[in-house]
Amino acid sequence: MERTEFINQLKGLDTDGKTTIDLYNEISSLAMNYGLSGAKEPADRNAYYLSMEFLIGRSFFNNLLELGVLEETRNILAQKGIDINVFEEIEDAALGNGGLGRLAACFLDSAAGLGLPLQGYGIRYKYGLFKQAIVNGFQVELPDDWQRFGDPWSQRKEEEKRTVKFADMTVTAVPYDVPVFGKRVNVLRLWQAEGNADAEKISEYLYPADDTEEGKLLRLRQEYFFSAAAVGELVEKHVKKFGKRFDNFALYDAIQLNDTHPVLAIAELIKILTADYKVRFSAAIQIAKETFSYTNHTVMPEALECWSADLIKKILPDIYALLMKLYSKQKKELKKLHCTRGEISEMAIYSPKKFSMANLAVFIGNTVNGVAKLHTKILKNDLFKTAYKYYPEKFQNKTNGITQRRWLMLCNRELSELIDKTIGAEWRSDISKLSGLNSHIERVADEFIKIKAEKKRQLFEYIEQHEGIKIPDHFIVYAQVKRLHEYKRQLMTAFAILEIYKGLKDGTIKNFYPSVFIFGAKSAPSYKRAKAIIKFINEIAGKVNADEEMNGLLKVVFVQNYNVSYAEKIVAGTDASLQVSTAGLEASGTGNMKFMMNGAVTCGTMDGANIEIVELAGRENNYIFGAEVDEIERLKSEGYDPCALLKTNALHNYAVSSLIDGTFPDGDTGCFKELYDALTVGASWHKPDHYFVLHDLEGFVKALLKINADYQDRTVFALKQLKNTANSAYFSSDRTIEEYSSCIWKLKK
Ligand code: 26Q
Repeated sequence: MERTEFINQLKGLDTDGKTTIDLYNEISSLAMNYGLSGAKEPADRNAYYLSMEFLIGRSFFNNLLELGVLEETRNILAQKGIDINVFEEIEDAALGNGGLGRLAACFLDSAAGLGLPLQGYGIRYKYGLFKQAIVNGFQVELPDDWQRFGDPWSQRKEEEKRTVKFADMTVTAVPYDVPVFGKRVNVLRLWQAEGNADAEKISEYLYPADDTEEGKLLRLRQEYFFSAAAVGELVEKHVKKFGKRFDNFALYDAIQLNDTHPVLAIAELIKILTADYKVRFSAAIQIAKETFSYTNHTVMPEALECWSADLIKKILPDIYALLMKLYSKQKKELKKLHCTRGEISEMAIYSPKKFSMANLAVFIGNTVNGVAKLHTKILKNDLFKTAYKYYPEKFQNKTNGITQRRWLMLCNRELSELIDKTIGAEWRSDISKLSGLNSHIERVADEFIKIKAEKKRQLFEYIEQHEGIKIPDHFIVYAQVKRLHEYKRQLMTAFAILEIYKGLKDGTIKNFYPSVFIFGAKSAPSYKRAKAIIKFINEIAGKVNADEEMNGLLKVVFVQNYNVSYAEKIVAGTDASLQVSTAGLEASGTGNMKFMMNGAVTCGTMDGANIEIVELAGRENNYIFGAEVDEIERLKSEGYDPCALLKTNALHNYAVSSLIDGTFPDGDTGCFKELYDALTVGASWHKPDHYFVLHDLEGFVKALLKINADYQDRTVFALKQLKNTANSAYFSSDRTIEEYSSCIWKLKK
């Protein structure tokens, strides 16, 4: 279909009396037809991205942008008296929790944009990540019925459905194909579970609670369900094309495992090859080794998946038998490499009663990669130290990235146009050109300041509508938006705000430029301490915002239901991005990159990709504080006493005591006392202040105040912000995907 045909259809669209949702579905279908008409022949060699999560967000604006018809659609609709922004009523497809899921979506966007054949496989959850409301300061979870707006961006492929067998049930896996538009049209294939009510449960919810036996079983079923459907289909396609020979399987198919969640795909492939096609066991292992690669996204011990051997034996007896056989093979291989018994048990895929998904991924994976330089170093020296000793050639780094199409062109049209005007529009198709901005920074600072002010105004307007809090236009914006986790240390930011608040009240902080702290975060429904932190931040916000002395000086906002669409507004309107995780614990972070690209300075620790951000944009243009990894290691081994700090630092004591001295009500839940105890006496097998909040707090407050002081020369501060935008090309997921493609997948354009 020609572009003009799409435009004509759009012009001819009868909009009278139609609801926004009707129009959304009709326009999306037109665009879908137009986009699909540009699809090429399937590639010979493909890479497949297996992921439990794809946090896509809103597709409407992004797809029109990718198809090159966004501006024209905006104009045609305007002529019909429709503001294209009405489609913001359509909510996000939130089939992911956070970083890992959003990364998967950015990767698909970049691969299509570059013309690389990367296809996605995942689950079509009926309900995505819960919607969050804040009621009386507490997080309340509501179901996310995203399909109620219709789902015009996917196509059900009835004729390609398959069955997935468990010992106790057989499930139909029906594919829904979501096209990904770009230079190529790639496909994200999401499987929906069908059959009886039990079968349907498998694709009902994204991550059901995993802290109950029932939740665990369901999660295991989800993981196997989509992995088996994907692998089964790939083998079947291969047989159709090449007959029953598999020595060339890995020549055509590369499978990337997005963390350990799809790792059972390895066992499934070996199972199909040996059982259905009589491939020798050792040959099948070899094929798997050439086919699979594994990306690790977290070093947090509680997130490293192990499956109970009994559970696997119960619902997947063939997989159990296969894994046990694979374990014998692994032991033989490791003995040949002269590993000690201790080393063998460290790397073993099986240890009494459970299977380690990470060890299986490392044993079979052709490559194992971390997602930022520091993270990969930690994988090599720590988490997978022994494997690195015996298989050093497997280990690679692939620093994460974000798609500049959604995270700059779409969310910040104004800044994108300034870049066009300054260096030409070439950067839109070749992001490396963005660095050209470096030589024009002084010249464009004034215009940049105006744009940042406009993006803030838009953000504040949205916040007023959604949270009922009015923020004056000139305020500095500090933002911390990400999943709520103790290691990300939102609690440290809460304490820092309390200390600043006190300093403003008692006059020890002078010449403070008016500022707002914006938080956005969802907590896992069962993560009590994270939920207590949300309540605490909301209590602080209530107090500060109600204090008349603070009027015009300080505001605190916790936005409800932080999601991709909210993020698009926040990253564009922020001055300082807070990235304050305990060093060594944030694998990479990707929000940090979005803020950087939109011209925010990073106020953060030397952790994850922050390190690479300041390497590229200059430490002098960012605000780094806190203990680095070796310091944290030293504190751990030599001892760290947060209570001593509380005794000597009156400000810290003031902030922390507010948890228990009655300053803030916790709705009689005792949850603030529990936070206090975790900091001062320790809780859940952790030492006091396990995440070194109090250790880094003083440096953090200083950094925040330094930003505040520097901002008062708006031009000088704008230069720092622009340096960040100008040097952000490296964090485009186009670069990341090029690296995956050339070092791991070996794809052809
Ligand atoms: C594990 C076991 C049982 C149930 C669930 C899980 C589970 C679920 C989700 C474990 C991990 C996750 C998600 C991890 C994640 O999002 N990691 C983030 O990945 C980003 C992309 O690489 C990084 O930028 C972040 O630093 C990292 O935290």
